Amino acid sequence: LAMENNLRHALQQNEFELYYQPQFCFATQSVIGCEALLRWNSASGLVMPDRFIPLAEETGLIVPIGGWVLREACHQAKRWQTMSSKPLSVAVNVSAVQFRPELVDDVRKALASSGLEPHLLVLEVTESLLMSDVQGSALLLEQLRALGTRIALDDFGTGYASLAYLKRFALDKLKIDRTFIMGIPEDKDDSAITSSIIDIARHLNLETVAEGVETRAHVDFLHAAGCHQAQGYFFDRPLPVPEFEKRMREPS
Ligand code: G
Ligand code: G
Ligand code: MN
Ligand code: NA
Repeated sequence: LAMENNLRHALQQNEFELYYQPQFCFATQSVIGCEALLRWNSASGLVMPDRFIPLAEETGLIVPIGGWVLREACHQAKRWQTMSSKPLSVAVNVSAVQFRPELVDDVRKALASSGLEPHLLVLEVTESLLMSDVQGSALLLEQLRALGTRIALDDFGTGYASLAYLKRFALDKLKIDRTFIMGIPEDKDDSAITSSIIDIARHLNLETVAEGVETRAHVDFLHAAGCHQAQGYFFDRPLPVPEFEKRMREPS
């Protein structure tokens, strides 16, 4: 309960912060985007999202928190767009609780107030979120895409979506879950699953992003398999803004 009350006040007290994890593009050999990951600088220290997002979802607080995340990420990406000649996309995680018709308005407003080009905003949704209401989700994705934003399917391969839904939903990117990447290249099943996901995605005209890329062997395998982008500790951890900017000034 103490946690819930603290969480309730965290927005007003400005205790949330976004860290940004770079996403590396194999074709250009450079960072072309990032994922925004929420952190809570609470009175008792830094709190990671797995320790407060579930509570924020149960209490509905994820709706205003998620609105803040959207606005903050769009404004930050716009600042980067102004500072540099090469555009960086920003990916924002969307919780199932936030995924309702009002989200379209929140996204529209965040884009308008920041002035960010819509294609630079990527919304990350999960299979389970989409599958809980297939028709409603398909409609909502169409509306979000009509704003010009892009949609990524997060943690792909761990949920319950059948491949048929890849066609049905308006998607732009698949994020290959890190549990598959972990086993590359020794685990033949993980390697085969990863290659197959990349092949299917290519045939469906979807970009692929590998998550949890930690080793040179992961990088070499993914590059050879035709994966588009990689994200993980091999490149960078999620970074606070000043460190992210320092990283962008270094050569990839
Ligand atoms: O670094 P990491 O511990 O940041 O994130 C852990 C989990 O928390 C991830 O599964 C991620 O999807 C989720 N998460 C991180 N930031 C956000 C956010 O802004 N909104 C939502 N809904 N989930 C987030
Ligand atoms: O939204 P999603 O569940 O994809 O969130 C990504 C999560 O993975 C975050 O908690 C982030 O900190 C974490 N992460 C990012 N890169 C790596 C990595 O290379 N290895 C591991 N183990 N975790 C990572
Ligand atoms: Mn994500
Ligand atoms: Na993920």
